[in-house]
Amino acid sequence: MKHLSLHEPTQSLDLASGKLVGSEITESRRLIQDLAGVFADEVSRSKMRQDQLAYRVQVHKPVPDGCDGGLFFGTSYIEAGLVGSEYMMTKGHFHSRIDAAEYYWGIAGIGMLILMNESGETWAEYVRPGSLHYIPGRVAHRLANVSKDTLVVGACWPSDAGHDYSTIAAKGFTARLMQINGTPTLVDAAI
Ligand code: PAN
Ligand code: ZN
Repeated sequence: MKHLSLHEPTQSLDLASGKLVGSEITESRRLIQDLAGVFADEVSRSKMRQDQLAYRVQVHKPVPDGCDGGLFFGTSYIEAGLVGSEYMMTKGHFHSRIDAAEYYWGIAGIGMLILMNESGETWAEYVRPGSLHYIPGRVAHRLANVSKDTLVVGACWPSDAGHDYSTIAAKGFTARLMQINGTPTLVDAAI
C-alpha cells in the first residue's frame, strides 16, 4: 500500500562531485585500449598505457533501455590529458532515435562540448561548472577535457534515445579539438 506512506529516495546525487549513489545505478568505463581509431594520432594512442582510464559514466536507469517515455540520468567523468595534441575525449555519438535531444551541464573541471549536425558542420561550446547545454536531436555530441582536472558533466536523456556509435566510427567528426600553442583549437579533420 503506497497510499499516505512517506519514503526516503532510493538514489542520491552529490551536487558538488556529480556522484550518483543508490539503486539502479550502473557504471561503465572506457580505457585507452577501447578508443582505437578515435584520436587523430593513433600511434600516440597505441603507445600509451592501454589500461589507462579515459572516462567513466555513471547512469541511473529507472526503466529498461529503449523504454518509451522514460528518462536516464548520468554523470560523465573524463580524465585530463592529451593523446598526441588532441584533448582526452569521449567517443561521441548521434542518438539512434535521431530526433532525441539531451541536456548536459558542467559540474567540475573545464571542457568543451563538441557538436556536429548531419550536414557535417562542427562547432564547440565551453563546459564549466554551472554551464547548461541543450543538445538538439540530429546533433552528434562528444566531450573533451581541456583542463588539468577531471571534467565532470551531468546529463539527462530519453530512455529510448539509444546510442549510434557506428556513424561516428565510420566518418568521425569533421573537426578535432587540438591543443595548439597551449590553446584549445577546432581544426578541420580533413586537413
Ligand atoms: C552521455 C555519454 C557519455 C559518454 O551520457 O554517453 O558522456 O560518451 P559516449 O557515449 O560518446 O562514449 C550521453 O550523451 N548520453 O546520451
Ligand atoms: Zn547522448
